[in-house]
Amino acid sequence: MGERLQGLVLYGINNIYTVGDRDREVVCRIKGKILGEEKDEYNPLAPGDQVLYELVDESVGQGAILERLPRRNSFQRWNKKGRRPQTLAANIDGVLVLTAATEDFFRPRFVDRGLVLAEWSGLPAAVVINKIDLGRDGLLEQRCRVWSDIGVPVFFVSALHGEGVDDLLDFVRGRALVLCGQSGVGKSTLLNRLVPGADQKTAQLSRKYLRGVHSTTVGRLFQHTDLALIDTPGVRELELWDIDPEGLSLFFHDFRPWSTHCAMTGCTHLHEPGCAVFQAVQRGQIHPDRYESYVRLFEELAARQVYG
Ligand SMILES: Nc1nc2c(ncn2[C@@H]2O[C@H](COP(=O)(O)OP(=O)(O)O)[C@@H](O)[C@H]2O)c(=O)[nH]1
Ligand SMILES: [Mg+2]
Ligand SMILES: [Zn+2]
Repeated sequence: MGERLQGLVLYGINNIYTVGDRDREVVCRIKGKILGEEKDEYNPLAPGDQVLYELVDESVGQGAILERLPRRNSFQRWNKKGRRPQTLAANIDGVLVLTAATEDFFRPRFVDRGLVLAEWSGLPAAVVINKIDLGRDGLLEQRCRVWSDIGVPVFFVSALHGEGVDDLLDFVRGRALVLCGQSGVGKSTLLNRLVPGADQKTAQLSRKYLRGVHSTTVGRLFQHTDLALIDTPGVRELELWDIDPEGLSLFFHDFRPWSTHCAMTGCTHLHEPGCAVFQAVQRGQIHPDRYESYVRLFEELAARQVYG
């Protein structure tokens, strides 16, 4: 039995985890059943987890994970295929939701989901709009204003050319954040900017589909002096679960000034008569696209309650 050491999970591939312990990286298997019991979770360990491990062969940097230490928090999405929650990151200070300014990449729906999921996890979030070197139009600015009006910081950057990156860096410093965005929006490019030495491969966009080539690589934690970023490649959607659809509107802070004035108590704002939220949408006081996000998420959560 070796000494019990503490380390930080950086990433895992096929149940082999790379654990950082100061400037050493140890490649570990999970020992015994200690973590295998949590069948209700898709993955027992995630980047950001603190673990106890022992060295098995120090000369080649091999070890065994003995225990996962209690989490301060976690950022989880529903893994559709696995039909279980999947932890994307553990012990973090917040969530960066990344999308791009160009029409073919701008995904307000993805961002809205990310914001709900972050708040539900008790984590603050910020939105990053990348590729502003390719142009930003009025509609984009309008949609982004919805987020800044409800107190979510919005950063406009060009990861490729560096514009706006310093402001974002000021925000990221001193924190551990998880970076979410669909493939092709520039996660790797941004990581390389924010974390010196991250040296992440950036994908060539498929010409045919104008999307990032989907890769199955795993989440990974990158550290540099006073910041840590957890990349989440291969996450196409941030699926919500375990949120009662009737309570969903509480996450839409822009609905709040109106939702208390609906005629019916427990109004879902979908089709009830005298719905003040719907009236505000019609008057242009709530952004119609935010309302669209709400309706879609509501229906998805309602369907999950029925079909599991
Ligand atoms: N014009 C422009 N292209 C960018 C920017 N950031 C990333 N890209 C390009 O978008 C493509 C996908 O970037 P990548 O970082 O691999 O995206 P990921 O799939 O989210 O990791 C690459 O060709 C990048 O060079 C940017 O700020 N401006
Ligand atoms: Mg990438
Ligand atoms: Zn209503």
